[in-house]
Amino acid sequence: MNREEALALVKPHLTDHRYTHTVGVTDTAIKLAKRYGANSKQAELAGIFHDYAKFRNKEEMRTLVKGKLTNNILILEYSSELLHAPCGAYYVENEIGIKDEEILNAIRYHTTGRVGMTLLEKVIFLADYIEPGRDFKGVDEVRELATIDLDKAIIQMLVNTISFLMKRQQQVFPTTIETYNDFIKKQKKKEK
Ligand code: DGI
Ligand code: FE
Ligand code: FE
Repeated sequence: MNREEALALVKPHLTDHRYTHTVGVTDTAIKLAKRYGANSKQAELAGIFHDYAKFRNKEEMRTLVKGKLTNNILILEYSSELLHAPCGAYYVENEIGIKDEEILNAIRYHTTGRVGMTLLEKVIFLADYIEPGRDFKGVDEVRELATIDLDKAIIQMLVNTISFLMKRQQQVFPTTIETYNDFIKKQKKKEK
């Protein structure tokens, strides 16, 4: 599947704003892949489809989690915004026919990350945060770090995201905290 075919498949599922975001994530992911040695074709497809389920019916996604995706059952106690990542990976496999497990995992973990992220997963996770359309407080610092050190950029992104959620007294999903701890642990090892 080439870029144009993939974009045409995702477009009907997105608003114009989310489609622009998707193209931004895709181009950013390709750049990060080239910079850090990930596969840019995989980064392109994962970027294009990462928010495929962003506007799916929430009840439909909750039913999917209770049925075929019970590994993700804890999500039901947290923000419904978390559903589109694991459910998206499922729909992309079953509706679009992408079987590449590395691409599917990059979609599956793009909102919370996970312990032991692959290079491709990191590229999508970070690209989603720093694409040119993003205007988060502190995003420029993360963009700068992204040109120098992928893991340091992700740590700063996680600090920003977790602080943001905490300042608003929102729940923080355990996997997000575990992802942060995993990056910090590995960073400390590198510095030894
Ligand atoms: O889908 P996007 O908007 O491009 O970005 P995303 O997939 O990172 O989703 C962001 C949403 O998910 C945003 O509303 C904040 C929420 N979110 C991310 N991590 C956590 C979280 N919400 C909770 N409650 N806990 C988290 O750890
Ligand atoms: Fe998303
Ligand atoms: Fe996104």
